[in-house]
Amino acid sequence: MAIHQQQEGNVLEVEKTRLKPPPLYKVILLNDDYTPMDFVVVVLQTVFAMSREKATQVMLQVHREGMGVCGTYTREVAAAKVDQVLNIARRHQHPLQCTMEET
Ligand code: TYC
Repeated sequence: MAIHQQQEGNVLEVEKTRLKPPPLYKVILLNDDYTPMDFVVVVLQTVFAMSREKATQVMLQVHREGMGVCGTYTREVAAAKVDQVLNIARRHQHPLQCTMEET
């Protein structure tokens, strides 16, 4: 490849990186009638690094409104957090559901 073509390609790559931030995803927790409140609070503290107070607020919001946002992350981080929540819930045989949605 000619040097000027390669430089042109590099410039385009750099511009792409600089101009386009990655899409962000909200991680959304869903309410159900069975998962214990205390369990949800511990999950929020563990997976989303929330204080006990913040985790309690978010849990109650989900309990009352049906769903709530746990945080906003790049796609891979959001997907990893959804996986962690679903795996912990499954290990404890709770039906807790979690999903992600582009902002
Ligand atoms: N609704 C559940 C209960 O009454 C508590 C709960 C809160 C479950 C949030 C899931 O994402 C959830 N035990």
